[in-house]
Amino acid sequence: MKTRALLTAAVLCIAGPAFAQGKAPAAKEKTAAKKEEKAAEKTAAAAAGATAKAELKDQKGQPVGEVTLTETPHGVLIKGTLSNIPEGEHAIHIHEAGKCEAPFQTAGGHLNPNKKKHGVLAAEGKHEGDLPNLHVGADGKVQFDAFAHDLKLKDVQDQDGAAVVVHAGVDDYKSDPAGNAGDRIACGVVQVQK
Ligand SMILES: [Cu+2]
Ligand SMILES: [Zn+2]
Repeated sequence: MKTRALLTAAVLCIAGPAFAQGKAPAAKEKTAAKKEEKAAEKTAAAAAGATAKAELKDQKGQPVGEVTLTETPHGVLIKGTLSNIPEGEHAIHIHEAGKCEAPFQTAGGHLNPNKKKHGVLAAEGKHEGDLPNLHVGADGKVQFDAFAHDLKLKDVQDQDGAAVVVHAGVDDYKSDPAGNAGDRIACGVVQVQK
């Protein structure tokens, strides 16, 4: 009996402080995690509210569809619905100037705030405005989602704006400065949504 009582006391002595030590930091961590969660929610909410839109037109001024840009915590989500585009594979990028005068050289080069080289296959790439190629069917229509990692809408909304440009050819994802994608067949100035 005596031994058991002693043993119990010893266990309590050892376990007691361990419990106390273990509990306090855990509670603190919980509070900190909750605070972080709240801050992240706030940032995400602010970011999620930011959207921009580009209405694209071809070189004759005919509308060919719409592209929306939505800020996320990791970059910009780009969704598009286009029509009257020639069947086949086409490069699409965000260009550095919000000016679409046919043949759309006015849109400048690719949006590249961090002074990288062109293309996801380039070691020194990629431009923030580089996007995956579009695959257009025989009906001339394409609906797509793309993601511009690390792009911020504030880079799109700089002084001279930005434009979404579709090319006649395919982006090879490596030729600097523009992926060897050929003529610019459609262009839309990115407009901030309020
Ligand atoms: Cu382009
Ligand atoms: Zn590029």
